[in-house]
Amino acid sequence: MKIRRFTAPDVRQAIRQVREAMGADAVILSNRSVGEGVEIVAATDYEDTTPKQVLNSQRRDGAEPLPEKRTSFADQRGGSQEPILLEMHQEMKNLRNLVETQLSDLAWGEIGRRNPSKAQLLRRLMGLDLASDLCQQLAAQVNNEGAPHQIWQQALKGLTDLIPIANDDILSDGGIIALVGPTGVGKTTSVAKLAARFALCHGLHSVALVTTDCFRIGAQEQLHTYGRILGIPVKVARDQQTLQETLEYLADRRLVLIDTAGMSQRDMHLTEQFTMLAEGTLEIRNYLVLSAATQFSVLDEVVRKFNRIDLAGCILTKLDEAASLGGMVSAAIRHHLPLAYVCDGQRVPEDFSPARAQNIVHLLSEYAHEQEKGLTDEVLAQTFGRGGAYAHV
Ligand SMILES: Nc1nc2c(ncn2[C@@H]2O[C@H](COP(=O)(O)OP(=O)(O)O)[C@@H](O)[C@H]2O)c(=O)[nH]1
Ligand SMILES: [Mg+2]
Repeated sequence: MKIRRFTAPDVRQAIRQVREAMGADAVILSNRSVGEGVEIVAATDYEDTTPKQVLNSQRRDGAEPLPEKRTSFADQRGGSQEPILLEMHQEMKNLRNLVETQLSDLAWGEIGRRNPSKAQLLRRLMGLDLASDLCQQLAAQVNNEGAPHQIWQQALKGLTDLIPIANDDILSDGGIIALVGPTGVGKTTSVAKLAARFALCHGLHSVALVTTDCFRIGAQEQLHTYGRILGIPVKVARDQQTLQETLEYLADRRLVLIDTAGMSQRDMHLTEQFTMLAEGTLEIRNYLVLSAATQFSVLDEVVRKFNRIDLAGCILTKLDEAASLGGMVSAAIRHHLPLAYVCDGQRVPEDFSPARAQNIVHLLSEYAHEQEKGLTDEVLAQTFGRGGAYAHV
């Protein structure tokens, strides 16, 4: 039997952690409140040698065994419940949804009646595809008295001020820089763009490339190809020790760029990579590479996972492919992740520039019109009608 302990701010998140780490057959052994959250102890390969089993083994032949009782995720989904109970459960859920929808509609209607400018502003902000809590925050900041275009400009100004921008500049400061992030977001391409630009300003001998990507076939070859084209050396570091030795060997280079393995944020190898980057004696600054063409909920999860290492900032790729930039702006603001550079194409080194909050907000508002058309009152009521909507009217 494997037993593990999980803590989270609430039961739902704790159960999600259990499910992710131990699978659907995990058995919850206990749960209790701790500090500011809950603690769940769960087990897999659970052999239920509870007193009931002992009792059963001691009963004489012919006696009915006592029923087994354990709570797995499969049971919690209703596998062992009576049909009538399941039906009642479903009926109650439907009723609850109905009441919630009606209350949301009422609350949203009330915002529209009491404060039409605010309702209009929330609609336009949602049209930017921003997270709903960020829309609420921006709407609460503006003075709703002015003309609609003034209110809108105030909100965009508020948004510009909230977007965190990195102060340090890799291209002038150099250093040891690692690009981390999920597979396929553009880490290797961004390494090549940075290397080419740095070499243009400071000379070919000022920069070197290192890859720690020993997991994917072809990953090293891609970086070697860029190295050959640019005339910049490429080294391979398979573990923490070789990384340390390689970095010491390259100590005379002003910029060393480390291209890391493109792990999925759920991958177990992520911890290995993090250890490799964090445990050496030389200072490595980590930049998270994110594709702007990713939806907010995924970005949110990626940033949470990669926040386990110290992140100096973020390089945002694929602006040219994104249908909206609201997701990534919301994720950067929520996680205080400073944006360093943006990439808007595959060309090395052209499609690369420093991140500017004003440019990002300008691009963001260009996409807005199409998004806003798809926003119905039902969607807005579901988003803003709940959870304290009256409080801000
Ligand atoms: N459209 C577009 N494609 C990009 C951009 N950056 C990288 N790519 C492409 O995305 C793909 C994956 O890039 P790669 O650097 O190998 O990603 P990695 O797995 O994170 O190293 C390649 O086809 C790149 O050419 C960008 O800003 N815009
Ligand atoms: Mg790569």
